[in-house]
Amino acid sequence: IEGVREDLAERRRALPLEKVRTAASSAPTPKDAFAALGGGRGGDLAVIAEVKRSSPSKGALADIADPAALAAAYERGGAAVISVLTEERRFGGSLSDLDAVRAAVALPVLRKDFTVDEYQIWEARAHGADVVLLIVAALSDADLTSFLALTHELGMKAIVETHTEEEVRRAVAAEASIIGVNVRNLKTLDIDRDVFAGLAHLIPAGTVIIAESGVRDAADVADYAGSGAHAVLVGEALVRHSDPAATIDEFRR
Ligand code: IGP
Repeated sequence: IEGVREDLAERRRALPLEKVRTAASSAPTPKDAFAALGGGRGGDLAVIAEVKRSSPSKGALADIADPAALAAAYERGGAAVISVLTEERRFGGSLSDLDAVRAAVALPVLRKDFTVDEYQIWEARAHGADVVLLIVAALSDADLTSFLALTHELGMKAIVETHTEEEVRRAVAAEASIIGVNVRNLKTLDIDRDVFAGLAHLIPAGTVIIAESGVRDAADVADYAGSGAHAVLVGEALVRHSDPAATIDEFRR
């Protein structure tokens, strides 16, 4: 993943791991995103609402002048978790977006980035994140297992993201408690919503199952829910909408 390690090395030079650890130890206690997403028991569909400025596939999505206000609207609309993209090169995000959102909402907050090093997990915690994203395709089995262990040691949860049957099997073998199926093809960046139903049934009971990407409207949400999603992760459709709170409310009906 181009640039991720370089950007990380730069942040590490500015703030060495021991300093980040110290900051992490004085961060507020993590909130339980597994419980917030229904604990793997199903029930009401949960919405993970994303603060997303731009994407590699579509370029600029929305001019988000005030990420805290957007996140507050998400919370008002009934979101279960707020996702904040902190990746800068492709998504225009930052850790200051995460800070602003953390300060504005009481909900669990996901630090959404390409996690390739334990430093980023400490960093997420230091900035008050409650959940991190672990993308199976970007990690060895050994890293996936040790990153999950560190995440849990720090009191956080991980959304383990998958795209294929092989990746779902690896996520399950690593005992992920929250598994996301991202229907965006990593290579072509195309959306194929049918991928979700093809993989969700491979995920064991008791796991929180998330459908990621491609939600346009309430009908898409209902389709994902009908195929076993406990939660949907929505970015573009919310940041583009003039009334994100009402849109979330509509998705949850
Ligand atoms: C949101 P959408 O189609 O609603 O904007 O998608 C989310 O799934 C997407 O932003 C995402 C993502 C990622 C971004 C899923 N996995 C990994 C960056 C990195």
